[in-house]
Amino acid sequence: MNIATLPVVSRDNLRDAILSHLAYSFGKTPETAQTQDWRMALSYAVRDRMVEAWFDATRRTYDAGAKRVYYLSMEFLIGRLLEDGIVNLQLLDQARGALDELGLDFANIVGDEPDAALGNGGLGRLAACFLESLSTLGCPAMGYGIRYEHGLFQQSFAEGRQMEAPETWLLQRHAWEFERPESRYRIGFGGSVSDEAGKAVWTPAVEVDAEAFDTPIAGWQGKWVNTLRLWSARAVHPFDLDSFNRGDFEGAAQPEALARTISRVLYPDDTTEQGKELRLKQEFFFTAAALRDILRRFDSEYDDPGLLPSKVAVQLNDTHPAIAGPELVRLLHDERGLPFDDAMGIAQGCLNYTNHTLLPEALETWSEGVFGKLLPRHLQIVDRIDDAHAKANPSRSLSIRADHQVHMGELSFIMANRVNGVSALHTGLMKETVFEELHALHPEKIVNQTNGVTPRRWLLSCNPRLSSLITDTISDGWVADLERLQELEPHVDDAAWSDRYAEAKRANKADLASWLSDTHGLKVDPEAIFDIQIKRMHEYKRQHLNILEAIAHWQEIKDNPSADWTPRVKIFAGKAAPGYFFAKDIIRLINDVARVVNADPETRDKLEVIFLPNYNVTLAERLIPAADLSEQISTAGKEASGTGNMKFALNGAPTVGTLDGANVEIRERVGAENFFLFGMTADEVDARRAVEDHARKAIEADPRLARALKAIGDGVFSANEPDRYANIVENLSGHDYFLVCSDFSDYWRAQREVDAAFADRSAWTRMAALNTARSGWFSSDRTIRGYMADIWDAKGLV
Ligand code: 26V
Repeated sequence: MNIATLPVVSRDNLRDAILSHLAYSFGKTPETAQTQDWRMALSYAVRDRMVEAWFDATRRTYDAGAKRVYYLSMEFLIGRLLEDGIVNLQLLDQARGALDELGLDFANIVGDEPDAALGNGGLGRLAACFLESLSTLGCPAMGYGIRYEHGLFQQSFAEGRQMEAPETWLLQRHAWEFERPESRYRIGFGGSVSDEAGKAVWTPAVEVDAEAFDTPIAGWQGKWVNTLRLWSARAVHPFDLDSFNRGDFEGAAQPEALARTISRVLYPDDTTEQGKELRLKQEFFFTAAALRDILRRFDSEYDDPGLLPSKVAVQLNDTHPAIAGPELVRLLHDERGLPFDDAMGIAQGCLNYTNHTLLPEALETWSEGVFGKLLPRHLQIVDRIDDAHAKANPSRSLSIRADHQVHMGELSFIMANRVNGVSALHTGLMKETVFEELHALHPEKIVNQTNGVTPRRWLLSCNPRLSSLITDTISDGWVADLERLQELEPHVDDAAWSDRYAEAKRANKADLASWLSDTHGLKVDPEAIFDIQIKRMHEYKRQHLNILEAIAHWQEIKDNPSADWTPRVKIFAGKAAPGYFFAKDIIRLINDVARVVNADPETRDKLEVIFLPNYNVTLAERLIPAADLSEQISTAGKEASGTGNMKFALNGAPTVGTLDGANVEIRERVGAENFFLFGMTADEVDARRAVEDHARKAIEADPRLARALKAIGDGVFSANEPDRYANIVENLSGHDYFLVCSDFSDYWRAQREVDAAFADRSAWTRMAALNTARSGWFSSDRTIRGYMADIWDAKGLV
């Protein structure tokens, strides 16, 4: 069947499909079905509607002999898929109608789906947005990653402290995946390398199988469907019969347990968890399986490996799959007998690398001991790559292998055809800092691709009220062409239209307020400014700057309770890596401040502080449409791009922020007058660090800051343990590497400008609407078009 001939799905079709799956896929009657059964039945009914277009996409790619794009990523933070699938297939009315008829509540059914948290934060969510945009643009593509049994840990609070529990999304059957037992590759680790007649032969000590699980990813209107292929580790021999026969039942199950460890759990630290052997195993495991799969597909169509660069583009999402360089060279040279230089040239023609951070502690390195033990042949190949590169570039002073470490950034750069940063500022800093030498040698290699977000999930689906207003105003072309939001601009001065815009935001805030009340017992005033900071907890993201300002604000309100304060609700959410104690202290401090401030009858109706537990994609979808103010307050030069900042702007929440990452480009587009800028620039940050005693000087110059810090130090928020936050106070008044104190005064000023601006509600609404109208450029469709044109040389087929 051709997609053009696919029958339109009516509410009745969908209802029948749900009932049929309920009976024949899950063995339940409507009387015995639980919410989960209904949710699975609906998911299967929706998934069925993707399959034809999925087959069709594969067929058309083969027929066109098209170049394929492979996105290799340790993380895909996909969240829930059911509502997204329904929205993209334009089945929302039918699904609501069918469930209604069956006596079921749509929100309840889609809300039953576990949030697949197969990523830590920005990098993983970007990969998920990219998959959706690749499908929307009809680009033949596949995502490769790991099918973690346990995604990012679940967070709760005990007396304000972060507690971690394992995440268990796979305890239930995953509705969207197809197991592919026939797609299995054997992956080796360790062992030795021998020389057989001048040929290197690697004999691994341990082997596991990588088994594929495929999830279809439908683009907008379901015209094209790509695949997310996640690898699960299995034992080569699942059961040791000899042990069993000896009566050693535990030993008999050992091989399976050991192999499975590799895909068991996502590493929860996105900066410092370095040098862990299991992580290197995970990296090689999924990268090697992906490359074997890519070559198998290539071999089925072509027999000249020289054609690889014109038929295959591989994108390395950060350095985590960097072993793809040496592994592809190994496959071509050792296993297929191509001369080394040819193999290296072909690999360099296929591979590209995206850098997502300049934080030194997050740049991956492996000790040559660990690396050589696990991947002895790859270490030799790394050295040959290093030598070949040094020979071709005699002025090179650094190397991939230095200080007994393998530097994965250097390796990725050298093995890549193109290297990209994720915002204009970040790309510039890459050239000036970590890749200065390599950039001078290869000045054409580094390109910028500013991040984006998919408008289907981050506007159409999560914010139906604003979406309807937009569609009523400019019709629905914006969904696939987000820059058309510009057409809203003539309406922002129309009073009736702007009332509708304000009403959508007000209703979203009221929804959030009732959810906060129902699920957390929190009462918030929907008239207050909803000021939101949601992201991973990191010192450079400066949640502590935000809470310091909240403390100073609280103190100032108490000084003068009858003044005309603009009521504010400050909402935080975010997880700290389990071993990142400073970040955990910041969480606890925010929770302690919330407890004290929210209990103060004098300030209660003017300031409230909330830290919501277990931040994930689903919570972001709930919070962002209800936000008035977006907090993007990192130390300039540290946030590579940010993508939450784009989601807030798009949903009509102006930013209070620094000139960091994509904030710079957001401000350029929405207009300086619609953005609350504060703080030092990246250059000023460097200069300020050189000032002796910069923190102490900043504290002496700002009595508000001094008083807020003193309150923390005096135990105002931890009466039973006054020195609980001594470490934070000491850090801020001493070293203060992230310059919280030096940026405080200007942040305070910007926040008071926010208060004044919010008090003029029609002017505020205009500012919010202009943020929406001018954020269309931040669609991940635009980003992916950039990768297709500048990096992959790939074409869309729809
Ligand atoms: C690094 C490491 C180091 C070793 C242990 C595990 C691990 C896991 C992840 C990472 C990379 C984190 C980098 C990251 O998420 N960067 C974010 O990427 C976003 C998408 O480009 C960007 O918007 C954020 O600014 C950037 O912080």
